Amino acid sequence: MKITLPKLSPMRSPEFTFGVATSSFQIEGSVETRLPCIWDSFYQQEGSVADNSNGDVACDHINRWQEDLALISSLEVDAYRFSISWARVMNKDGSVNQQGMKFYIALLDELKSKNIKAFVTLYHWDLPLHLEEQGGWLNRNTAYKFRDYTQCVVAEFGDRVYSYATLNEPFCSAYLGYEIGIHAPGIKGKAFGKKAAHHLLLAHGLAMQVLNQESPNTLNGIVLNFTPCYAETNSREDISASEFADDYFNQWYIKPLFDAQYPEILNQLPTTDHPDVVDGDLDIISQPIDFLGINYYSRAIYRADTTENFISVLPKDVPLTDMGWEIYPKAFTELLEDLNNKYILPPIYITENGAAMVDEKINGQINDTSRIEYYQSHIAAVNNAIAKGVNIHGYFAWSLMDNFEWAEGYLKRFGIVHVDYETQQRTIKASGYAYRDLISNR
Ligand code: IFM
Repeated sequence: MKITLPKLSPMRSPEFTFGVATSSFQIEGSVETRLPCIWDSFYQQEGSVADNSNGDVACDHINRWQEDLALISSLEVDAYRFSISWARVMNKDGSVNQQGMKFYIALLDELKSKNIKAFVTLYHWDLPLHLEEQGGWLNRNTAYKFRDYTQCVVAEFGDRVYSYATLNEPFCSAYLGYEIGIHAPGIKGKAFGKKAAHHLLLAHGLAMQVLNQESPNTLNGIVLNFTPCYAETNSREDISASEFADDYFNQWYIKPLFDAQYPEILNQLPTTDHPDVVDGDLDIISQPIDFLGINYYSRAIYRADTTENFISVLPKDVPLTDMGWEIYPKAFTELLEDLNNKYILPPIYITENGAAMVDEKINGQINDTSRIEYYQSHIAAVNNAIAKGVNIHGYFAWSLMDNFEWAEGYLKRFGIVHVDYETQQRTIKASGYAYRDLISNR
């Protein structure tokens, strides 16, 4: 089974970047060689991680990185997106952990020697625990600590990097981590989500100032996730409920970047839930960026409600991934067009897209046709958006390999490469071969 592109697709151009993505906590393991981060303690909270697992070993990438880079190279991708563990490269006193930096520098050098572009994400949810103990993203000072960390990374990495993203999916850090508490650090309270979000966005803006000044030759930006919001019916009430949800979950993170303001619904939220905005913050947050990373997996459907601003409705009889997420590629094209109409955007990279599916290993092979179908339909959706005028420069499959899927532990597999967690053996799935062939047959 193949993944194909239309004959004249711009995605066939050698200028279009195809890559694979991972993140530090999800693959690295070797926790004893770095400072603890919020995910190291989160799993100890009763019921927080579905299989009670942790990131102590994960994919043992710290010890197997050369094998993993060979694997990436065998997939013939143009780029590898990965994140830096803040807790691995910085000491508590703000000095650099040379051992940790060395690890990433060796990895970057090896990528360069293999002619694979390095897309570095500076923060993918693994805040050093000692910073959480000082209030984490609820403490404005964390944003300044992030700026300092960025400065150190940029100074150490020199010209080895192709692209820096400040944050991965600040929505998840803020909403899942500080509002509904299903991700680390597990804090719950409506009053906290938007406050944490503001400090994350401030951290992004401060880091962008560093990147634009100290690393002007890299492609610098941020990665946002979007779950497009649809109304259950055409009623005015359901439509406004879905618009409210869209502002709350999606536009909240992009509008400050491009319009230097939060969505209007801010005025409908109780003042106790407002972010603590200091004069000048929105100017910092809306620094120019070279690219916008967009992560898409699924859509959501909303209904009006008499007590809440919206309630989410689970669609019936629709195809789902193993995460229970609806497979709905049309929303991907619509999202890209909609953002393109709403904002003046820099070049877009699809920095994550993919699916957790139930994989079966039969005679040593994983014939994951449902994942190939997912990729086929979503890559076609990207192609359609480009045809409609959206300026998209790249696409990254999430994920290179099965890994620690946060609150789901190791139960959900997103990889195009299978990982046997007992032996750490990697096996390229049929989707991995199909992705490789798509790239090499451009
Ligand atoms: O695994 C995550 C990733 O860390 C961030 N984006 C969504 C993926 C799938 O849930």
